[in-house]
This record gives sequence, C-alpha cells and structure tokens, in this order.
Amino acid sequence: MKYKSKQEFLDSVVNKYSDQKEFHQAVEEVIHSIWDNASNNEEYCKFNILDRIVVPDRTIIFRVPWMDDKNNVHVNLGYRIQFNSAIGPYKGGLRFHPNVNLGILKFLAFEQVFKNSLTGLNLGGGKGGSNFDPKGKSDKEIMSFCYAFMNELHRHIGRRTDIPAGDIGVGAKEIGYMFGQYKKIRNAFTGVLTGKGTKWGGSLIRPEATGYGLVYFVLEMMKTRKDSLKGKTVTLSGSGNVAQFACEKLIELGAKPVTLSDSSGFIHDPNGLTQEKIEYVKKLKSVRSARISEYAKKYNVEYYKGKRPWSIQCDIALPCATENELNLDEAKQLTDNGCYVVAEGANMPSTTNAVHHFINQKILYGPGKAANAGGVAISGIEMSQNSTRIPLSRDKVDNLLKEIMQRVHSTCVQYGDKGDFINYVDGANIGGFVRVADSMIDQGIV
Ligand code: NDP
Ligand code: 2IT
Repeated sequence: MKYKSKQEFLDSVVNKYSDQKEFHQAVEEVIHSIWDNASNNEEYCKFNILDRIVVPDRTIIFRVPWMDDKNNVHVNLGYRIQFNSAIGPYKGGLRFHPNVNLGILKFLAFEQVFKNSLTGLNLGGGKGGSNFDPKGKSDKEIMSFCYAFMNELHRHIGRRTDIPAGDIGVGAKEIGYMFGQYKKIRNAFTGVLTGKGTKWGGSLIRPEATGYGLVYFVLEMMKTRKDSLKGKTVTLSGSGNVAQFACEKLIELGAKPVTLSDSSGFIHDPNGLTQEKIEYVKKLKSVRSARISEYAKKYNVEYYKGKRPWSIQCDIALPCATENELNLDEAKQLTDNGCYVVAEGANMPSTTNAVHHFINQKILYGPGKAANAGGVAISGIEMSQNSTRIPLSRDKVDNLLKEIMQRVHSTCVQYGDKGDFINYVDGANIGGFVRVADSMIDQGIV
C-alpha cells in the first residue's frame, strides 16, 4: 500500500484540489467506509484503485454565451464531469444553479459513480451543469440558454457515451429544449437525454421516480425493524421534483408529511399535506421563482422565513433540497425530538458531523447515494426503452422501481450489517465501490 494511513491518502486529495470542499467531503465519506476493504486487498493495491477512483476520466468546462430578452449578451460556465465508465456509459444529471462550481459538480459526479453501481444497472457516473440561474428568466431566455449550452455539450455526449438528465433547476422543460437542439445539430433522434417528455421517448414514472423510490427505500429500512409508514409524521425539505413526489407516495402509504421548504424558508402544515395541496405545490413551483411562502397564505399555516424544517417534531425526516442543509445541531434536534428515520432525497444534504451523529445514535439513516437512486435507475430503464423502442406501462416501471430499491437496500444490508444495527453508509459505499473496482481491474490500466 502506497499510503501509510487513511489520513495520508485523504490529505493527498485535499492538497491536490484545495478549493473543492464538497468534493473532499464526499471522498472522505466514501474512503472512511472502504478503506479497510481497499487497503487490504492485494489486487486493489496492485492496480492502485484508490488513486484512480478519485480522479475523473475527464472534466469538460466551456463558455456558454446567450442573449436575454433585452438583447444583452451574457456568459456562463458550462461543465460536464465524466467521472467513471467502468460499468457503463457516463450517466447523471445537469444542474442549473448560481452556486454551481467545479467542486460541487465533482462531488455530485463522484457520488453518482457509487449510486449508479448500487442500482445494479450498467451505468457509469457523471454530472454537469452551469452557474446559470433560471430564477426570474423568461421561457425564451431559458430556451436560449439551453440551446447555447447544448451547442457545446453535444460533442461530448451520446447514447453510448454519456446520457445527461435533470437535477436542480433542470426539469422536463429544459430537457425538452436541450433535446431539440441536440437533434437539430446532430440530425439524430436518440435517447441521449433522460427525463424526456413521454410523447417523445420519456419513461412513465421517471418524474416520480426519485421521490417514490426514496419512500420505497424508507419502507425497506423500516421493515428491518418490523415497522411501517402508517400514521408516521414526516418532515421534508425542498418543494421541487423530489420533495413533491416523495410527499405524494407518503400520503398514499398512510404517512403524514407536514413540512416543505425552499431557499427562502419553510412551511409547517400540522394537519398534513394532501394530494390536492401537492397539486397546488406542483403548479406553484412550475415557475422557478415562486416561493413556498405562498402555500402558507393559501392554506393559512405557519411560514418560517429563512429557517429549515428540522426543528419540527417528526418520526421521519427526508431532506430533499440540496447539499449540507442539515447540520449537527439540527441532527441532534431531530433525534432529541424522537426522529428515528432519516433518508436523503437530496445528494449529501447532511454535513459530515450530522452523519456521524445519526450513525452513533444507531437510527435508520439512509444516505443519498442509496436512498435517492430511484431517479437514475428509472433513467436507466428509459434508456433501455429507447433502445428497444418498446415503451413500458406505468405499473411495469413502478414495479421495476420497487425491485431496484429493494436491491439497493439489500446491497446496503449485505455490506453494512453490524449485528446490532445496519450502517447504511458503509453498506452503500462498499457495495457501490466493489462492483466498480472489480470492473476497473477486469479492464486493465485505462
Ligand atoms: P428542483 O429544482 O426540482 O427543486 C429543488 C428544491 O430545493 C427547491 O425547493 C429549491 O428551492 C431547493 N433548493 C435548491 N437549492 C437550494 C439551496 N441552496 N438552499 C435551500 N434550498 C435549495 O430539484 P430536485 O428536486 O430535482 O433536486 C433536489 C435534490 O435532489 C438535489 O440535491 C438533487 O441533486 C437531488 N436529486 C435529484 C434527482 C432527480 O431525479 N431530480 C435524483 C437524485 C437526487 P428554491 O426554489 O428556492 O431554489
Ligand atoms: O442525482 C441524480 O441521481 C440525478 N439527478 C438523476 C440522474 C439521472 O441520470 O437520472
């Protein structure tokens, strides 16, 4: 082994990429879990898997010039991180948000490698996006930006190479514009993006998949304690794609979601959301600058400006907004108030200290790379429908989603069962890693 200790290895990563703090955080979490397994494995050491797995295959950064409605010309940065393709073509979302930078996209692409491996499908890991802010932009401006972004991205992606999808700030509308421009430039109608409209190659259940899959994963976790969702109070953050469909499935299964949030604050509805209220949120949030505070006015409930929902009593907490949105103090507040299940719809929403707290408390804690894998899994199913040109029914896709989330869960249990509790962080990291590492070895030094 080249490194004397785990810390020496982690220091080497930090020193190389000193300004990429979210990437360090994601690497540290994975390395903590896999260190013993990787550093004691002769083959992994011989092939220097650890040094190789933390470096992306390639990082593409490009200029995105576009014109607003007043004919002003703007320039944003576009990115695509193609991280690892040992088990399949690069796959992962595109994020449009003003705080996007290389460190954030590298953390997301790195997480995606292990997440995609856990699904059991043949999907490598990638992520991309731009520091473009969709809030307050007209439809025409969004379209102009998506076209400009695809003018460069198209040469780096392809249905057998790299298949982007949505993430924060990128939904069905943006995927439509980007697909249109790809088709125009390449004169090819292929499944190069997922999350497409269902009339032109999109899979049924893909919009719902991350949120539904999250709740299916929670059910699996609860089954290990012979527990169920019936009557449970649930706090959620976010009010976008993931949070909306997680709420929908929670209600269907008899739980009571009581909070939603956005970057301005959160609402607390003690009577619980209903399907009708969720339909209202879907419509409200289809305009990206709309605020969740409107919900409080409409339904006459409390709105907490500038706050996050983790002070509200609950059995289950589902962070579904963004990275590092739940810190140690909030983690303590949650468990002190009786919360015993935390599952992450967002990517890396809990800080490192918050994660340690959940593990020390031995609660049911499902990290994002396992709990939110349903979205990319159904993207994989969309790709297979595009290849065969045979669309699957809603029920069929939903059943596949359940099956895949059960598989992700059982891999976590296989690698994370500590006897008296299941460490889902170790389970997800080791389970995701082993498949990628073994595949890298099979393919030699590439
Ligand atoms: P959306 O753009 O649909 O919604 C994002 C939500 O999170 C909005 O409510 C938004 O509030 C809030 N949010 C975004 N950034 C921040 C921030 N910096 N601080 C506080 N709140 C914030 O995105 P998704 O629902 O698709 O994504 C949510 C999370 O789920 C992300 O972490 C994403 O990576 C992850 N994820 C998404 C998948 C998918 O299929 N879409 C799959 C797997 C994971 P506001 O309106 O104020 O910006
Ligand atoms: O973080 C994620 O897994 C996603 N944004 C979904 C990626 C995908 O390719 O569907």
